[in-house]
Amino acid sequence: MILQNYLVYKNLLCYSLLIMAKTALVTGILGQDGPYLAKLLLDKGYKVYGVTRRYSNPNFENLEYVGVHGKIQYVEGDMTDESSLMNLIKSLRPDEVYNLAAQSFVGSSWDLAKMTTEVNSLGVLYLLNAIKYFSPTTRFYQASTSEMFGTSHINGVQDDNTPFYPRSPYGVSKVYAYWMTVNFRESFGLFTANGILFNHESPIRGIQFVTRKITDGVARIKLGLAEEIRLGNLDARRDWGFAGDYVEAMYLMLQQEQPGDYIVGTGESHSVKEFVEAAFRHVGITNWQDYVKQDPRFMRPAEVPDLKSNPKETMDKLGWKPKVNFDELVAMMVDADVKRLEALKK
Ligand code: NAP
Ligand code: F7E
Repeated sequence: MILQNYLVYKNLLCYSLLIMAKTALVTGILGQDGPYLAKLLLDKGYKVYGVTRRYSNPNFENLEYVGVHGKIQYVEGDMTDESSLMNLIKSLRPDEVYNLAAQSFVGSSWDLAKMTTEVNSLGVLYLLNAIKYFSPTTRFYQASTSEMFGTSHINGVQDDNTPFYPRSPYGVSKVYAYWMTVNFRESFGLFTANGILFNHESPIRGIQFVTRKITDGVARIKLGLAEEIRLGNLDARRDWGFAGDYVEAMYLMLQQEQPGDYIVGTGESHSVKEFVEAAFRHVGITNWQDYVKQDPRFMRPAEVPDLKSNPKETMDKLGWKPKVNFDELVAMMVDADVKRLEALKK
C-alpha cells in the first residue's frame, strides 16, 4: 500500500514536472555556445529543441563533449529559409528562443558577405516575424557581439554608451540584427534581449578562431606533431572569457522582468601575443618565438585592434560575473587539446 501510494505520487510528480517544463528553442546548437547553453537549460529542467541544418553528415562532437547529445530534441531549420523558421515557431511555441546561429567567423565575412548577411541579418528578421505572428509571448535572445563596436571606444573601453562602428561584413550584419531586435521590442512589445558578448572561448571553440588555433598548435608542438603555428596580427587585443560562463548571462537576460540589452565581458583585455605566450608557458615552453610565424594570409582587410568591455552595469543588473580567468581559460583549452590529440595518437 505504501509502495503503491509512493508510485502514484512519483508518477504525478513526473507528470506535473513534464507539463510545467519550460521549452527553449536554440539555433546554432552544434556550434560552441549551443552545447553549453543546452546543458544549462537541461540542468534547469527545460525541454530543449536544437535547430540543425540539413546535413549529409551531421557532427554532434561538441554536444557529446559537453554531455548533452541525446538529451536534446533536434529539429530541422535554416536561418536562410523563412518558412522553416515560421513552422518551428508555429508548431513549438517555445517559452524562449536563443538565436545563436550565425556565420560567425569574421575572417571569412569579406568573401562571404552575402551569405553572412542572409544568415546573420535576414535570418533574425525571419525569426522575429515568426514570433510576432505565431507566438508573441515567446522571449527572444539575440547573439549580438562586441564586433559591432569595431574601432569605437570611450576611454579605451566599450559599454552601453559606445557608438557602433563595425569593421567587417560580419560586424555590419550583426548591427542590423541588433537594431531589429530592439525595434520589434519597441514596435510590437515583444520580449527581446540583445547580449553584446565579447569574445568567449572553450575547448570546443571552432578551430579557425585564434585561441583554439593557438591551443591546438601548442598541443601539437608539445606532442611532436607539428613544428610551427602561422598567425596574423599578434598585437590585436581581445577581452576573452569562458563560453560556459557567458551562457549563464544569456539565460539570465530572459528571466528579467523587463527586456533589455546587456554588455557581457570580463573587463580585461590581452593581446594575441599574450595568449600565445601563456599557452606555450603552460606546456613548459618559454622560447615561443621559435615556433610562431607571422603570415599575411591571416591579416584582415580591416582590423579591430582592441576590444575591452565595461560589464559593470550587466553585473549589477543580472547579478552575473565570469568565474574563469584568462590563465585558467588558456590552461583549460591547452589541456583539452593535449588530451584530445593524445587519444588520437593511441
Ligand atoms: P559558432 O560556433 O560558429 O556556431 C554557429 C552555429 O550557427 C553553427 O552551429 C552553425 O551551424 C549555425 N549556422 C550557421 N549558418 C546557419 C544557417 N543558415 N541556419 C542554421 N544554423 C546556422 O558560433 P558560437 O561561437 O557558438 O557563437 C554563437 C553566436 O554568438 C553566434 O551568433 C556568434 O555570431 C555570436 N557571438 C559569438 C561570440 C564568441 O566569441 N563566440 C561573441 C559574440 C557573439 P553548422 O554547425 O551547421 O555550421
Ligand atoms: O580573432 C587576430 C585577428 O578570429 C581574434 C567571433 O566569435 O569574436 C570572434 O571574432 C583576433 C583578431 O575572433 C590570427 O585578426 C591573429 O584581431 O579569434 P578571432 P574575432 O574576429 O575577434 C567576436 C566577438 C565574434 O562575435 C565573432 O563571431 O585575433 N588573429 N592571427 C587571428 N585570428 C585568426 N582567426 N587566425 C589567426 O591566425
